[in-house]
Amino acid sequence: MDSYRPESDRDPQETQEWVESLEAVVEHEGRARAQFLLAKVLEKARRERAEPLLPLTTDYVNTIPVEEEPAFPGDEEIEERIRAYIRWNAAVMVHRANHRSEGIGGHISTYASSAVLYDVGFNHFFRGKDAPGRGDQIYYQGHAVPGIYARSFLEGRLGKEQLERFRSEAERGKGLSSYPHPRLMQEYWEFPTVSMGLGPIGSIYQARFNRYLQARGLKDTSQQRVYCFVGDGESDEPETLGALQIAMREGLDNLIWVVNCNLQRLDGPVRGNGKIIQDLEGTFRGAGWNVIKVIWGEEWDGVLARDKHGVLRDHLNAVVDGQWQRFSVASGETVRKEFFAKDPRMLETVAHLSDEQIGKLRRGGHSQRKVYAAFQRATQLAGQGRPVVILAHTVKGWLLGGGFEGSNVTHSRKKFENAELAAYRDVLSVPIEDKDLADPPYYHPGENSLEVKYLKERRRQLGGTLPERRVQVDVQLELPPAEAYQEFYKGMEKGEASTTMVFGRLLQTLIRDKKIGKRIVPIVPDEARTFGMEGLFSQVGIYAAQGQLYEPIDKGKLIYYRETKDGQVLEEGITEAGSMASFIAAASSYSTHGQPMIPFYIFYSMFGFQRTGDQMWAAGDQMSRGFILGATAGRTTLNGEGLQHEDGHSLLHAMTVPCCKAYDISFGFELAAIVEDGMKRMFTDNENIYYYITLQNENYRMPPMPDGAKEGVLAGIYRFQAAQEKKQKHVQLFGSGSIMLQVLRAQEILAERFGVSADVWGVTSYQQLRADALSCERWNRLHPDAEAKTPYISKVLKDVPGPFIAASDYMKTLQESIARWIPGRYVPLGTDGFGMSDSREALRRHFEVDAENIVIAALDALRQEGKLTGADVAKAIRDLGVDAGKLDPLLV
Ligand SMILES: Cc1ncc(C[n+]2csc(CCOP(=O)(O)OP(=O)(O)O)c2C)c(N)n1
Ligand SMILES: [Mg+2]
Repeated sequence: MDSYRPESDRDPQETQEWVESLEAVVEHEGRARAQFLLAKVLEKARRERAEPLLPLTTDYVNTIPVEEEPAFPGDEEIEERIRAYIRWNAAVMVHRANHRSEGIGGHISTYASSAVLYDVGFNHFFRGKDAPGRGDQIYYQGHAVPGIYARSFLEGRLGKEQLERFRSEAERGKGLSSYPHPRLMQEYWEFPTVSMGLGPIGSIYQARFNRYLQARGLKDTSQQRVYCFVGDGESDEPETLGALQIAMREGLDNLIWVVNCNLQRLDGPVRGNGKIIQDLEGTFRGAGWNVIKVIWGEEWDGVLARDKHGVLRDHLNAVVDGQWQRFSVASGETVRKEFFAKDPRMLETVAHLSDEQIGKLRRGGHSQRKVYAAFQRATQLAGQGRPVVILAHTVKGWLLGGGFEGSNVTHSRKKFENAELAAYRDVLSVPIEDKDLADPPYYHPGENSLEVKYLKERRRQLGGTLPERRVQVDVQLELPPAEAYQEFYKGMEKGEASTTMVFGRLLQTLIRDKKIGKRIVPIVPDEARTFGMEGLFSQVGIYAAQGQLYEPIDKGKLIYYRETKDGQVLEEGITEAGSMASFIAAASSYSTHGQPMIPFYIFYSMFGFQRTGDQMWAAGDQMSRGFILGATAGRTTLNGEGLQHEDGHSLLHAMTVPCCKAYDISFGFELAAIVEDGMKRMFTDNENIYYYITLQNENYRMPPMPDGAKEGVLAGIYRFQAAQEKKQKHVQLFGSGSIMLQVLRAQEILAERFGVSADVWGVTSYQQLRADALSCERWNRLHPDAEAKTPYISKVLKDVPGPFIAASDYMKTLQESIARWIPGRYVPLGTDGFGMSDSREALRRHFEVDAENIVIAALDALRQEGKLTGADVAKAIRDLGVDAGKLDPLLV
């Protein structure tokens, strides 16, 4: 801000008068009055177009002035001893694991920097699951978990045997997971956080979902807070900061973030040439958050009090993080010489301190008093309509000694040298003898020690021990009766519909259900109209924390944009990452709140797995239950939108998530069968699975379900339509999605023009068929002396003669995934290659998945079986009008 430099002051005396009047107000009437006056002056300045271009940042000092700090309510000494034991056990756990198993990994320095942040939270703020509403929801920084396990060890929740099984999980249920993974420790971790950025965005939408449950009268969440611990390096992930404004817009004063600003990430400083805390302060304040900076420990109080001219503050503001990192481990003498001596007035501020004392000027994040003050202020701000962030200045590897502390390699250090361990033991005063250090033991002060009693008493008063994931569901759902789905099983007598339209109808049916209707959570990122679902807006309303503060332009029409405080639809706007975070919050509500909710998240299929695949993976970890629907799916079915929109591969992505059941449906009855069964599996049988179903937008008549087809629809394959009469030349055709229509036309062409009969099979899920076959194969391998199990696909195709032609709007790899279990010649047809814009006919011809190409594939397969000649097929190609010299879609 050049114009604010001292040298551009034209009238220093006038300036001084203004400054002095402000000082006088602060002194005589207090800060609040000064803030009020300044706000008024600024308001006027805005009118006069004279507003200053001031930065959004404050000085590089604590936000809470010393006089406003509360007294620390705990027993400082006991808490420090508890922390020393936790620190020791956390570090020793990682060290021992790496001795046992070289390269197993783990992190020592992250928790070392954030121990106070967690301890103050655990001892004074975080409410356990017995607190009202099931207490607080806490997202722990993934790499800090050794400290969390070490706390549970002191509490007696985890034994030595378990600490010894850190990162040793193959024996299921006995080990401790590397990071917070609910799926691997189902009664312990609630939220997976280690993929940087996903915890932070998840916490925002979790806090919002809590409000949604409240507003809709489903649960009282008013006492609950969401805490999220974030790394400063992690803040560079777009997901971390990308949704801050949502927290402000929704008034999430139930949300508190704690950013552990140790100024380092894995390779080096987060902002060597800048100041991450100031960067974050500006960003959060700009987004409307309350920012509480905890920069300096109480040793600095006296120093800052002596900074009469603000010179020290100016210098604190100016020093960049790379330099702070160096100062964090430099001797007091060096800091005096290289920092304080820059200005004699600054030197004055530490004149009363010895070099040793200067060396012990701590960062604020290591002071339990300062951190307590920050948490207390943060929780007091609840009810004021804004989320809060605590930016805590810390040192990475704090107290771990020279090899770790502040060092650029600290993140990757997994073991101690013996001398380092001895020094650490001394710093922490843990009673361990020298002779034991070669194989360093854990330390537990005993069940009856003051420390353990204190620790447990704190947790008892705060509503129970944490972390905890409660698996107990408070409400058992009564799912809709079979009749609810009848119209879909019956099919349509006239007219046409797409699977997307059928879905819209099915969703309506479910929402109208008396029992579970209110538990349906439709989630959509600004595409409801694309999917024909805008009727929901007026029917059940769009959730809006503030209600509707305007008269919608379409009011009075049958369907209008109705926002309301108890709206049911989560209309997220254009954020697939936000929508996915909402999905996870709703889909895990059965455990996080004991309230099962049934989310249906519908999106443009190209922008699902491909764009937010890591969240889909995290959804699996968090044991989400719900339905995700990839609409406008199919590389050639969504035809006009071109290369970036046309999805021919999301089903392959879906295959990579072990708990995801992926289906590619052609007909309404398939959708109904899958949703009906899925609801039962997830909400009655409590299976930890979720569904991915592709929906397409091509209209055609929805047929009735063939008798007995339901089992096959769910398992992945069923015979949809047998040949009218079986000829000597016979083939099997598989169809999925709307390519099924091409398959049915191919069946006709083959019969009418080439004398070839064909059975048509609906393949709803290659993924399910493959998973089942793999599982049978594995069982048979390990039980060679028992009666072999037969995969579903083999049972269904037993005695079915080939050849088999399998066509879909997806890459051929999908069909190929079951090739080993097909009892005959097998030809996959699919849409490998980049999409483009054209008519469906042209695209299907291009990708060779139209009826004509399916016919050609069938005839060619018969040629290979010796039933036709090359000349026969070549003639057919010409007769069908297919250009044999056309481009190879894979190569363009
Ligand atoms: C998406 C993602 N990318 C990379 C990593 C690997 N990784 C783990 S920790 C880490 C550095 C973390 O730095 P910071 O967030 O500052 O945490 P600190 O340990 O300093 O508290 C990295 C890059 C990851 N876990 N997730
Ligand atoms: Mg960091």
